[in-house]
Amino acid sequence: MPSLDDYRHAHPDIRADFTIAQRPERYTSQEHTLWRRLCVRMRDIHKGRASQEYFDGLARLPIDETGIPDFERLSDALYKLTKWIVVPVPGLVPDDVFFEHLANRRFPAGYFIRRPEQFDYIEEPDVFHDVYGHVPLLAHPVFAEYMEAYGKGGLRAMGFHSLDHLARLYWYTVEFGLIRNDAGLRVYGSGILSSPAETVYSIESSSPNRIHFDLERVMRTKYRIDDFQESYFVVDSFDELFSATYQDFAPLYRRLETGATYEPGTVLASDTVHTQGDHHYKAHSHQVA
Ligand code: HBI
Ligand code: FE
Repeated sequence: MPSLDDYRHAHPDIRADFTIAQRPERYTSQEHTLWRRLCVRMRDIHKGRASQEYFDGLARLPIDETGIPDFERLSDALYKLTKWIVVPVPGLVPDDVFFEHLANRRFPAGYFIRRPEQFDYIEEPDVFHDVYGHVPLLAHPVFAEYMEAYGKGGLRAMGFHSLDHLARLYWYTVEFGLIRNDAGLRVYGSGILSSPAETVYSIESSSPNRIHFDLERVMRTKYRIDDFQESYFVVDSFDELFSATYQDFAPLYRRLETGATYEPGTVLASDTVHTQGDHHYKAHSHQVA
């Protein structure tokens, strides 16, 4: 995790909370064009795959193909909806700094955009992933609550040395979550939404497991950072996600100190597995453990 000093040479004006000035006038026309190309490509791929909650947020915010958004203007619009703002950061920030921002309804977003040769994939969170992928959901009142609770939970988890478990929750919901409602199976996870290939794969491929969300199950499941996910966890609504997680995690963290840790591709007899093409559940019978 980078320190303030690591960022200081490139960003002498970096503040103690790791925010910087966005200075949107400095984006080049090539950078705005790259943003536009990314948006145009995702717009078509998101049709029928991204969740309605995501589309609703996108429609209500100044995030569009005209270019990289000005965070102040974006924050004004978002604040009116859910009292969140977007603050520019130079890249990954330390966990405690990240949690402190979320707990106070500030979303730290990378201000920079990927290089053209990183069009399909970039490891660090850039402005396209953070703003096009994450910010629309912050316009949803329940998801907005969830993110604030996650920030507060993160600060607490650090005291319990349970960050790995909490990070799995973030990974399998905020970054790679699926939601299933009347329209069918849809994506809400920003890691998927900012990846054209994984957007298609997560909804259409017969390869990954799609397991109904269960908090302890998720916290026991490792994840892959170098490839598409082998398992996705599905909620029926953000209300379900919020009510399943809005609790004191201390007893859960104690339980997690012992017992199984699952590999990313594991399916358990106790899992509720979502099958493709219909809205029904099917209980898988093969136990892998
Ligand atoms: N910093 N800018 C940024 N974006 C993230 O998503 C992020 C971070 N720092 C820490 C972090 N994520 C995760 O390690 C925590 O959610 C666990
Ligand atoms: Fe992200």
